[in-house]
Amino acid sequence: MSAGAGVVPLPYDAAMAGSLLGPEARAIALSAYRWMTLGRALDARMQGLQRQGRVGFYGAATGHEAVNVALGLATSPADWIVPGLREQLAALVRGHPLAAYAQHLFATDLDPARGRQMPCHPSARDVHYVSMSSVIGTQITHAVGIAAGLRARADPGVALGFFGDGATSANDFHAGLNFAAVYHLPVVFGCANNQWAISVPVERQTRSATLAAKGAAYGIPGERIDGTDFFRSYATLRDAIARARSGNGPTLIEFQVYRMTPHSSSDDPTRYQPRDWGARAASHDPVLRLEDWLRKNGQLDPELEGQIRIEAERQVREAVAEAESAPPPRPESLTEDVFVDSRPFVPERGE
Ligand SMILES: Cc1ncc(C[n+]2csc(CCOP(=O)(O)OP(=O)(O)O)c2C)c(N)n1
Ligand SMILES: [Mg+2]
Repeated sequence: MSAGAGVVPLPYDAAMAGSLLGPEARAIALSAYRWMTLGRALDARMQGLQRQGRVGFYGAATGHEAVNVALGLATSPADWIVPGLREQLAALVRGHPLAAYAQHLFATDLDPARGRQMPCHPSARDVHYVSMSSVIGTQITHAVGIAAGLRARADPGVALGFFGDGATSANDFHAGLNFAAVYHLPVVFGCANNQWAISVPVERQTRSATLAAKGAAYGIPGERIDGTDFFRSYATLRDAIARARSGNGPTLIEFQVYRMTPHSSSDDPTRYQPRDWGARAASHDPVLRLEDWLRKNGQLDPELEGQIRIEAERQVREAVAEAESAPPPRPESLTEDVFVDSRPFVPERGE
């Protein structure tokens, strides 16, 4: 990638970054950069393949990488993620194999969901990443329900419900936040405000000054932060998760990000976004902002940066090649994992 020219620099010196990230700051920052580079490479490749008709659908998270990697790195294995539309990278950071995600994108027999979901809607039970629902707002009430279950079982996990700015207009937002506050549940609400709900700008979702301010109505602390700043995203999530885990109730975090791609492969934003949107978004590119910071702080040189990018592209290429050569789901898999005991159904259908 280019050397970060034109991006808004991250506002930290090394000591401040260290105080935000803790003693492992250097390792966390470099690891985050590797994951963010992988996410960027995956988005670029999959959007190209969708255009070639090789995958049916894709929704990129370009511009959301700092939040997603922070979510993956700040959570513990016991925690549960109930994603909105764009948190898939967090599942990979938590250990879901890229190969399995690619099988899902191509809806093969090795897809953990056996091709039953739209591409880009993974579920990753192995890492507590709940199947993505593109029904806007459901993530909020589902996360609250999971948090209530965790509490009832005295499980140390925290539920993290993620959603977009558009979801703050959905009924589930109000019901979910209220219930979570009243029952003081171990849940963190993450609103990835990318300033658009398809073609509707965030100014038309609300008259509130910020989306985070809405937490006050339910008695939940709300904070708006720069979600293109990995350091701030990580530290804010880590602290909110710790608060929930120690019994101090829910938090609402609004991550301000820029949607750097169309809403999905079915969208044409030139019909509704202002002409300067792309340039404004590019100046807040989270990958380039972290890259710029790592270079200035002596953690990245062009050689290492090139190695990281080539490695990310190689991983994506290999996962895609494997998935493209895998067979489609077997017809008999249709009733597998659906009924506790599918035997009585299968022979009847086959007759
Ligand atoms: C309940 C419901 N209403 C409408 C839709 C159609 N829809 C799909 S995505 C979307 C906008 C979502 O915007 P936002 O919550 O900001 O998330 P983003 O796509 O920006 O990440 C809408 C309205 C839906 N999926 N579910
Ligand atoms: Mg949005």
